[in-house]
Amino acid sequence: MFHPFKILCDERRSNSEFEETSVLTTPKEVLKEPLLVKVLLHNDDYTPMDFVVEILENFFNKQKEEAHDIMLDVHNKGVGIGGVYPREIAETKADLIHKYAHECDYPLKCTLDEQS
Ligand code: TYC
Repeated sequence: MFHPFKILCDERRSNSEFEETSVLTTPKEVLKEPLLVKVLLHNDDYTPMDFVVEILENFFNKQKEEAHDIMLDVHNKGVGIGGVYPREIAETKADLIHKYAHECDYPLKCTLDEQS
């Protein structure tokens, strides 16, 4: 049976459903992968090699041999990648490394490379 009010309700309902669907699928709302950020270690003349190896083992979960290779690479080239993490984790690691190095009186510098 024809029922204008019911038709109006159905239209409203389907419109709002459409809006919800369209909001969820606009590019901004599509689930994004967390942005990955590189944590870089920088060479300096004062931080002992063993200390940098320790940092790579304890903060970046590297095995001793790999940690030693990365440290030497940083020592020779000036900069190297400690690890790649979602931004907040990368920021926390850089903060903790600076605090720990500072407590030990070493000037070890650790920065984030935001480009993916
Ligand atoms: N260049 C330092 C030395 O000869 C070692 C070092 C390596 C320091 C890597 C910092 O990120 C660094 N003792």
